[in-house]
Amino acid sequence: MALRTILEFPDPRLRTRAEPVTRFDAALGTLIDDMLETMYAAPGIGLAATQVDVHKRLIVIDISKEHNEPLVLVNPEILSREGEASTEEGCLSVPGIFDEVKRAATIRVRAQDRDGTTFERDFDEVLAVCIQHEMDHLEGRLFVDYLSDLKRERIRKKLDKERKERAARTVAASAGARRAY
Ligand code: GNR
Ligand code: NI
Repeated sequence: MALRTILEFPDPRLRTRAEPVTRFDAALGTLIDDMLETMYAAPGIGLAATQVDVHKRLIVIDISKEHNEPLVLVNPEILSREGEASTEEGCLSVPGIFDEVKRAATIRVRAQDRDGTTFERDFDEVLAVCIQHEMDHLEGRLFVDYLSDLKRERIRKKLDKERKERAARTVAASAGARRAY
């Protein structure tokens, strides 16, 4: 298994619409295992293939503390939605940013598992929110798209600044390492 790099906002690759999965082969199994490992390491409760720059309709989720309830949804579709709930969301592709998003409170989903077997299941609470958040990634949408333009622009600037500071520290640290030689 291997960790994959998670793309971060405003990377344009996060705007790609994912294509259906058609082959349930060993490569798909490897991708699923890598995505689960990447999600657990982050740590996060969900991950869409889009976030690791694979533009296939595949999401993984695990909201358990013990990391022992992995849910794999291939080619997920929402069959029906009920109610409305506002939840504070975060995203591994928008690190350190949290804000309220309104979504359907309960959803009925049809998806395939890692072997290609189709199933239908109802979800509510955190799982319903998480599935809607992940399915947005497959359409190239991010939770910050539901916020105001002003908020989204501020988030972009904050993340840009943090990335620049991190890069400057990395340069300084490697210069230090060379001096120490
Ligand atoms: O780890 C995650 N937590 C989270 C919290 C509230 C609503 C949605 C999420 S999903 C997120 C991981 C992620 O970015 N998945 O795409
Ligand atoms: Ni996300």
